[in-house]
Parts: sequence; structure tokens; C-alpha cells
Amino acid sequence: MTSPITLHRHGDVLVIVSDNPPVNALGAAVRQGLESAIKEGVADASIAAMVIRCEGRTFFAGADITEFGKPMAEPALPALVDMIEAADKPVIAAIHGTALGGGCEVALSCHYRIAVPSAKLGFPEVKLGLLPGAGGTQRAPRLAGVPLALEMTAKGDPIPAKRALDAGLIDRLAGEDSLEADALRFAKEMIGKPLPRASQKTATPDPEAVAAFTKANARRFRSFDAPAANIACVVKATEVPFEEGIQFERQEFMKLMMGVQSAAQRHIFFAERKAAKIDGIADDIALRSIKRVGVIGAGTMGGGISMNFLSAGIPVTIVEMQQEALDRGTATIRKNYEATAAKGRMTADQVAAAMGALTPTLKLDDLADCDLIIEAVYEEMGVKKDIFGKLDGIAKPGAILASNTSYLDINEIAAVTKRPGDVLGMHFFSPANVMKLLEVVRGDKTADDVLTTVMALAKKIRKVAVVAGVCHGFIGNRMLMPRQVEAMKLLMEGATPEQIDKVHVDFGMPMGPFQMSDLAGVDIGWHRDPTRIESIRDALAAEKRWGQKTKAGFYDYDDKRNPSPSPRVAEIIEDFRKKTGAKQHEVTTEEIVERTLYPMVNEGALILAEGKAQRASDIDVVWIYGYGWPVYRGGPMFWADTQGLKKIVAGLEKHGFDVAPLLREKADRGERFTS
Ligand code: T1G
Repeated sequence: MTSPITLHRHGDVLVIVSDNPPVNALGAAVRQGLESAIKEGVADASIAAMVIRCEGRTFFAGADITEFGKPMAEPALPALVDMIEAADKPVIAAIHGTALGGGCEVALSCHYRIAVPSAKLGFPEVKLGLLPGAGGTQRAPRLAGVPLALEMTAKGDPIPAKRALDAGLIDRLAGEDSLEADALRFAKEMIGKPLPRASQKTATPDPEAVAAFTKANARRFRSFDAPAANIACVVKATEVPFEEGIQFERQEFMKLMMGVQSAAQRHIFFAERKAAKIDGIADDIALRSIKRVGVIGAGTMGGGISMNFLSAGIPVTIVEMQQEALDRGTATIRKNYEATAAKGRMTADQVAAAMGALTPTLKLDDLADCDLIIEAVYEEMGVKKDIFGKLDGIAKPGAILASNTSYLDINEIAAVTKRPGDVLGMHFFSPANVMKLLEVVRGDKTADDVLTTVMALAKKIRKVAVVAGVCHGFIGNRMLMPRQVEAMKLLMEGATPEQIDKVHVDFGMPMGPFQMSDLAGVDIGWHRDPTRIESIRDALAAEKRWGQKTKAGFYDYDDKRNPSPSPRVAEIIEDFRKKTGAKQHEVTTEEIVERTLYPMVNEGALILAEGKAQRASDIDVVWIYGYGWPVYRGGPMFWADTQGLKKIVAGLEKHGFDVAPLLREKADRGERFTS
């Protein structure tokens, strides 16, 4: 097999080139090629300097994550970077794209670094539950100081080349189109000069910065193991000699690598990318061109959906029935953009461009030139059928017709059109311009190119898309239902809303079932007859305890929407317990987990067996990006695997649930849902 590393002589400079698509990951072949190239360059007296660069879209984007958990082939990355730094002639890293993780560590081990202005450098390992394990935590603070090293390693966001230059992480900027030539020139200039080695510099202690950084990020880092380990390594770099710091880094890296959190976060890294693939459809299928999007409904969802496309530079025609609603909707879009601009995340020009690409109208006919039309109106099948019937006569041939419905039957909606192949669901999560998840609901007749076009468009509008089959609630909301049903039953049997919510928040969810209900609206799906009180929810709704929006739901809320347990809700629950004669008992945390989280896994197994999700990891992606399931637990199906499926089955049986056949089958065979 040919090596991904090739050597090119330019006079007395050896250029070492890596060509390992898609991101020049530092897999075994790359490491072996680099090792022999450096050895050759060092041994060859006619070589006076070396340049390391990469073909394709980026400099090394890190270690090859697919190699983790398997025996690591020699040379290991830490040894390789030490060898580069030990070279007795200048080695220059020529950086473009994103020098990330081990790629950034290779760069820091070089004597000099030159980058194009558009390049970025970063240590995203913490997002995989890890830390830079090849000297990054020791070299970065020596080159750029503790504050930037803390930010880069413990938060994991890349920095632009200019900031890296100002901080001393790189030495020069190259021309955007002359990286190799500029790197060669730089190399020749450095021949014969003393060799700067990051490991020989000193990292200056900065306890105030460490304390401030740790305090400022305490909430964000809550429950994660990796950020604290990154901070500890950076601090260690200021306290002990380099070699000792490296030992400490290695020890902390291995602890994280062997831990469940990193396995979970690496699982989600690949799961998110796998979700974009549709089994059985060729990768090279021609996509439809989406130049203009129509959105029907300028309410919260319609407005948020429109912003996704406007922010991606795709013009939107937004339709409402009443001028007042249309004006309110467009004003809300503008207000949201202006709020983003006020935070410095958009310029006034960008706001103007986005709003300039928005065409408000009262006429459905104005959607005739749209390539994709997304209906985001009232969640009622009759209303949706009426709209799709009209769209069938208005939309141009080839236009894709999508419904934002959160659980209704896409096949039924498609059936009112003469073009069911062009119809599918695009289920955005509120707030639609913020939440990353998009459930793409594939109807029985949805054409392959329609599906792949929408999946590709999802990436363009920076959504994480998951294909769902048609069923009540698709994937996420379908799994939410058993959780909510059981949570209500637990109230009847002695638990309180705050007790149940606390179990979920302690587990790592952003909120529990009742906090979520108050946020979404207790009255969602309520029959709206205050005289018909058949459940605790009916009783709350009848008293206009509709949640945060009425400052009362399962909790009472102050003006700042801070929740407090509600004596009135306790009374209502007590009344219902008495009325129904529900048997009371001491509800434990374990029971709450078994009766609210296990049934979700059970439902996930049914969804898989019915083919409503392509793979278990897709279900995990839905819950991470749609509901805030803690990424360090990897999603419901991965989490079930870590608990052991036998334990899940036993817990479900203990509480009288019907165990999904696929779940039982896997448990009996000692199998996992996720790899
Ligand atoms: N290893 C293996 N495969 C990788 C990979 C990696 N590091 N990065 C990306 N891929 C695959 C990815 O799965 C996808 O595959 C394809 O490349 C395109 O990726 C010792 C321990 C670089 C910003 O965490 O952030 O170094 O789906 O769709 O949107 O200290 O990929 O096509 O089959 O994401 O243009 C640290 C992770 C590793 C960087 C490009 N590095 N990658 O984004 O493409 S740990 C990272 C990214 C480490 C050392 C430590 C992004 C990207 P497929 P993509 P993109």
C-alpha cells in the first residue's frame, strides 16, 4: 500500500507531504511515514531544513479517532512529536485548514509554524472526553501562556491563525495561496539559526487566571471529567519540568480514554456523522437545487425555521393569513437578529442582508417560485391537508413540500397531493433557529433525491439531521411519551414533580419532565374544556396553570421565571390520589430511573424493530441534539448498553412493562445496541 507521506526536495529543503483524505488524520500509516521522513531528513547531510504540510482541505485534523480502543501501532504520537522536536535542523509546520488535536501537537513540536490566514488551530479533544495526549497541554502554555492554553484545551474551540500569531503559537502568516512557497522561504531563512523548542521554554504560573477560568466555567463543566483534567495538565506545566508534565499528561489521558464519558462522546462524534448517511441510497445521487424556500406560518416555529435559511444566505418567502400576524412574525425575526448583533455575533450588514432576503406575503400563490416549501402552521391534520391540497396546485414541478409537524402522519398529508414523492416531514425543534436537531420524516412515497436533498440542505443550515419513519411522534417525541406517562403515574403514587425532575437533572438532562411541560406549555394538546377534568394535567390547565407563560404550571414562577414548588399543585395531586384511590408508596430515585428512562430505551427498541430509525446511534443523536441528553452518557441506547441490557430488561419487568422483543433478544444474547 502506498504511504500517504511523500517527500519532495527543494534544494536543501525537504518538503514532507501528507495526503490522507478526508482530513489527514494521523493514523498509523501517516505516523510511520512521518517518522521515516524525519529520520531521512535528519540523516541526510544535504538537507538543511524540513517543511511538513498536507494536501487536501486541512493540515492534520488530529489523531485517527477510529484507532482508539485498539492496540496503537508504532510510532505512538507522543514519541513522534518528540522526535520531530529533537531534530537537529529546522522543521517548519505549514498549516492550512484546521490543525486540530494531534495535528496541532505535531505543529507545536516543530521548531516553527507558518499558517494561512484562514487556518485554525485547536485542541477539541475535550469534546471527545479527552485531553491533548501528545504534549499539547505542556507545549501550549509554554508557547502561549496559561490563559489561552486553558481556553483551548478545556473548552476545545479552535482559534484563528491571527490570534495564534499574536499569542505566539505560530510564527508567521503565509499568503492564502502561497503557503508552500512562503514556508520554503521561511525554512531557508531559519537554516543555521538556533532551534527553538517549545519543551525547553517555561510556562509561567498564573493562579489567578486558573481560578477565574475555573469559576467562570464551573456550570459548563459540571459533570464532565475531561475539562478538569485539561486544566490540571496545564497547571502541571507551570509546576514541573517538561518530562514530568508529559508523564502527568499521559496518566490523565489514559484515565479519560478508559472512562465511559470519552467512549460516549466519541460514540456521538461518529453517530452524528453516520446519521447523515441513508442506507440504500447511492452517495452520488443528484440533488435538487434549492434556491428559494417558502415558509407557511410566521409564528414561533415559522419564524425560527425561516431564520435558519436566511442565516445560510437562502432567500425565504414567508406567508401568513393576516397582516398583523405577518408583521409580528417578521418583527420577531428582526428582533432576534438584532439581539445576535448586539452580542457581537453578527454585523449590522449581515442583519440587513438576512432581512433583505426575507419576502413577507399574504398570498400562498407567491410560493410558486420556491424550490422547497415548509408548512409550519397549527398542528391539526385538517388544516395541513387543506394547505397541501392548495400547494399541489401552486408549487412548481419538482418543488419539495415539507411539513414541520411534530407527530402527524406524513403519508396522510402526502396523499392529498398528486406529488407524494415530493413530500416529507422536516421536524424542527423549538426554538427552531437554535436547536440543532432536524428529524427528516421519510414518507412511504418520498423520493430518494428529495430525501437526500433535504439531508444535504440540513448540513448547509447547520442542523444535525436524522431520518425518521412515519409513526406517532417519529423518534424523539415517541420516546418522550412513555416517559411523560410514567412521570404522571409516579405523581399519583407518591412522588412530587420536583423529586422526579431532580432525578433527571442530576442525571444530566437540562430539565425534567415537569419543567419541560411548563416550558412547552401544559395546555399543549389539552381539549380546552375546563369542566372536563380527567387528569392532573386537565386540572392544571383548567386553572390556567399553563406553565411558564402563565407563571404557573407544575411549578409557580416569579417574574424572572424562577420555579418554586406549588402548594396548589400539591393539593391538586393529593385530590387526584384520593379520588382514584391510587396506592401510595415511597418512590425512590432508582424507581424513577427505571420507570422513566428504561421505557424510553424500550420504545427505542420498538422504533428500531419497526424500521422507523435507521440505527440505534441515530436515536442517540436525536436525544442529544433534540432534548439535551448529556453527551457524556452517549444517548439513550448507548447509555442502555453501559447499564447492561439485562439490567434494563429486569427493571422493565419489575414494573410490569412489556419488554420490546428486540431489547429482550439482545439482552439474552449479551449484545449491545451500539458498537
Ligand atoms: N479521526 C478519524 N476520522 C475523522 C477525524 C478524526 N480525527 N476527523 C474527521 N474524521 C472523519 C469523519 O468521521 C468524516 O468521516 C470525515 O472525516 C469528514 O469529517 C492524541 C487524542 C476536521 C473540523 O477531534 O472536528 O488528536 O463520515 O464530516 O464537517 O492529542 O471532522 O466522511 O466517513 O466532520 O469538514 C482530535 C475531529 C482527535 C477533530 C472537519 N481531533 N474532526 O469537519 O468534516 S483526538 C478532532 C472534526 C486527538 C491527540 C488527541 C471535523 C473537521 P465520514 P466531517 P467537516
